[in-house]
Amino acid sequence: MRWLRERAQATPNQPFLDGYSYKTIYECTVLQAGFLESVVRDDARLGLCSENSVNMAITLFALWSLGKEIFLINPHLTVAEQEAQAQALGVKLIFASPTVQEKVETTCNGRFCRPHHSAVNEVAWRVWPKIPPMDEATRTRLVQSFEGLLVPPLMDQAIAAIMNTSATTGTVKSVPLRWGQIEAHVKASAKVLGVDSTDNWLVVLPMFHVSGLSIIMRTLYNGTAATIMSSFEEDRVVEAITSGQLTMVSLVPTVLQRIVDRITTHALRVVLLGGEFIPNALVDTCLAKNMPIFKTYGMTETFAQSATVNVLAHPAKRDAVGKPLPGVVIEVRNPDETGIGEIWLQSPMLMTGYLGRPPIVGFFNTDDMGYLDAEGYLYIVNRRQDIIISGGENIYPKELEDCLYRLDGVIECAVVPKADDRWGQVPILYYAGEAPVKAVKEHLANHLGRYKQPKAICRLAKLPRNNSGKIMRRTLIEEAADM
Ligand code: S0N
Ligand code: MG
Ligand code: MG
Repeated sequence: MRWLRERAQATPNQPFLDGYSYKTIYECTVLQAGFLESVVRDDARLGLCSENSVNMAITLFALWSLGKEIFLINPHLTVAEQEAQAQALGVKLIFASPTVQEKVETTCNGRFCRPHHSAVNEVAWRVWPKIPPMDEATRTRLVQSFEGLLVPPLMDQAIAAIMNTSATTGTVKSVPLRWGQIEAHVKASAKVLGVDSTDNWLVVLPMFHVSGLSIIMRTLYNGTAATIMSSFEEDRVVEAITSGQLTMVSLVPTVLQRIVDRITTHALRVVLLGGEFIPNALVDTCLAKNMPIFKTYGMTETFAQSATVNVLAHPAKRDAVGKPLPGVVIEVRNPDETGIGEIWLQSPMLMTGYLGRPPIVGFFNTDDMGYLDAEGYLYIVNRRQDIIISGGENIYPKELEDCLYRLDGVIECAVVPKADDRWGQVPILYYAGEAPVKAVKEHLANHLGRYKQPKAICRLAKLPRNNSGKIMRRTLIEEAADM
């Protein structure tokens, strides 16, 4: 963690995470690396599964200091999903927060007793070490002795983190996030959002997503402060914003919608808003309160933000999703007569390709459709129909359908989106077959994380099909809309 060491030397007393100084976070990182070194020596790649916390950041920094690639695991998935994904990536050991440990143990008793590197090809779980209280002299001595364990600076092409997204085919795709990409991102982001020495950025979006992790990396690079929250609790977020302690927040529209009416005063200079469709009504409400909305378009594949627009400063561009960040090139390919086409993207922040799949040569197809205006602002139209974005989380109908086809008594099924006031969109399931709704519900709950569960399940005699035998999703979408 070269950046962290440099910051700890240059501005040791400057607050970094939750008021802890750069020096303190650096020392805790070195101590954690020292405690972990013998445990992880043989692993090139490890898992980390946690709700947001300072300790999660310290453990991540520590594992990076030891030169490891970290697979960041969504704690809201089922243990079976988590272990399957870890195994597919060759991860043999997952570090968990105490909260995750408790959850894993209640659903799968005994998980935390498995020896690391057991003969059986199973994933082992461990709670990360707790740094014991110690006096100043002991701490200094330990930090000095452990510093020797840290590996030299990581190369641009080395993988820092791995995040999974699903393919529309329902299979998991793994995005490697490399150091060169991250560095390119934090530099470009700082140019667009600016840096103020008093910045304090709220990290309430998950650090297992780029939306949250990118804040930690930008903050570290800028040498500024961040406030970490483990979950989205409306009262706490409102209090942190209205008390004036935060200058920057990253939010998805779903959560901003829940609190916007309660924002009376604020000291925000940036509200970075993205991750799902952004309703104009929400933007207008925020602008009326003088909230500096920066709409952003980004994805895991590009380590967050690729295009951004400050709507308060450029109200005429309210409908755009943003202007490409420095270094980002966006092309609209195969446009129709109105100029709308496929959005392809190239940038130093772009991944080199999904793990185990062909590398990206030149441009990457985002699968979104849209156009660029004369000033280079990007507009998205016709969002992809094959994913459902619920509260900023992607849900892939194909994944639910594949899971359900493994249940006896299900002949055919389709999962379609329905607009929802709370989540933006939610999945609705239609199926035909003898399986009772209760069994379908239980089957899905046993295999897939809670946020992916259909908000309604409808059993039909048969699903509507067109002349060529394809399930007519449009018809089901319309039916779901009328529900
Ligand atoms: C919305 C969040 C905060 C969850 O809300 P909440 O109310 O706290 O839920 P829980 O208390 O955890 O659970 C209550 C019940 O609700 C279910 N549930 C939870 N989440 C969802 C969901 N998303 N959809 C549907 N149901 C959900 C739970 O299962 C539970 O149910 P029961 O009671 O049955 O158990 C949370 O979902 C959240 O944090 N969402 C945001 C995730 C996110 O960050 N997405 C963005 C990902 N995209 C990117 O990273 C790229 C874009 C990007 O980088 C970016 C995005 C935004 C801003 C900036 C950027 C940037 O470019 O920097
Ligand atoms: Mg909650
Ligand atoms: Mg995602």
